[in-house]
Amino acid sequence: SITGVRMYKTHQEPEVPWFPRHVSEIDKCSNCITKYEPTIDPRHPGFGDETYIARREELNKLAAGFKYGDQLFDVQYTEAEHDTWRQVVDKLETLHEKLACSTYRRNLAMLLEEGVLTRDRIPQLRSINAFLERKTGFILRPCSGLLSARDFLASLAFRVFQIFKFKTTQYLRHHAKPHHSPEPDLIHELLGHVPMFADPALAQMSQDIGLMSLGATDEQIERLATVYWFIVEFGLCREGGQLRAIGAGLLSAYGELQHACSDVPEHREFIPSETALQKYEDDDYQPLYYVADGIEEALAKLREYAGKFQRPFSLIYDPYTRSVTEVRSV
Ligand code: TIH
Ligand code: FE2
Repeated sequence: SITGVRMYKTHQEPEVPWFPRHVSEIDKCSNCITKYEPTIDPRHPGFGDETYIARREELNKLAAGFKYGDQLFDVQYTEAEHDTWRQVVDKLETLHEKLACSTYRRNLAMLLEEGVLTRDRIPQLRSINAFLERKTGFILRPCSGLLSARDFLASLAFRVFQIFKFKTTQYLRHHAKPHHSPEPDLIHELLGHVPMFADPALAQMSQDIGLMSLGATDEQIERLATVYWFIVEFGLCREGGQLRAIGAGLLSAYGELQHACSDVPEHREFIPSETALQKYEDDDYQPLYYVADGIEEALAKLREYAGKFQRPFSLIYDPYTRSVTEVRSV
């Protein structure tokens, strides 16, 4: 009877939030939130700059209608934008020699050598995706705003990186503050993340965080977003006794990169269960960074943490179909 069905339902596990089962369902994971808008937030370096704001809006509109299977569009950049790119790339390159981890330096060299990343022009997403697909199967996908942590993490489960996570499409940081941007921009995504996503262990770690997020509770999402923040965005490792950056947020911000590797901030050992509970700074340099022995070690620790993560089901990811299947023990 109907009553019987209802009674049966109330005795079930608490409801699991909807999550995508196939890469195409990431179309439904583009819920945007508002933060660091240059139109309203004085902390944004572009605050009050009408030309900059208009340009952002124009570029955002291009990304808004993007759906699974769509062709990536090329963007026409202005000479001024290419200029900012050139200046930042130049500054970053000298710092990377001393402060970027070896994986980053190796992959960046490869990207430059293959002409995928170019020093004098802003590269187009299409060639970057072709490169990453060959390396780890990660794909960059434009989105038009700051995404909720749940939606952003869900796409990682399918090795899809929605850019620009906290803010829109293919726009560039404000030229007045090239050393640090309060929100991810093209320089951050392309120079910070792309060389790292070409690394199998870093790609796996990102995907694992994504898989753990599917169907997770709000509290768990918060923890996973924090782990992601401290390792994929702002993580450090030690090489030859020196601190080196593995986090994309450091690799793209030459101001913060120097700060992170200096003895000004606090450094703690990366332990996912502890890191997950730490509050973080998101509009200025971090006062605290987590240090892992290396990317593979960080991945091993994350997997240990994942093993203890409570969820009423487990998931199998099938890379051939880019889909997940839920497995429940009865
Ligand atoms: N601060 C980074 C930069 O200047 O490149 C961008 C960000 C990464 C993560 C949050 S903001
Ligand atoms: Fe990022």
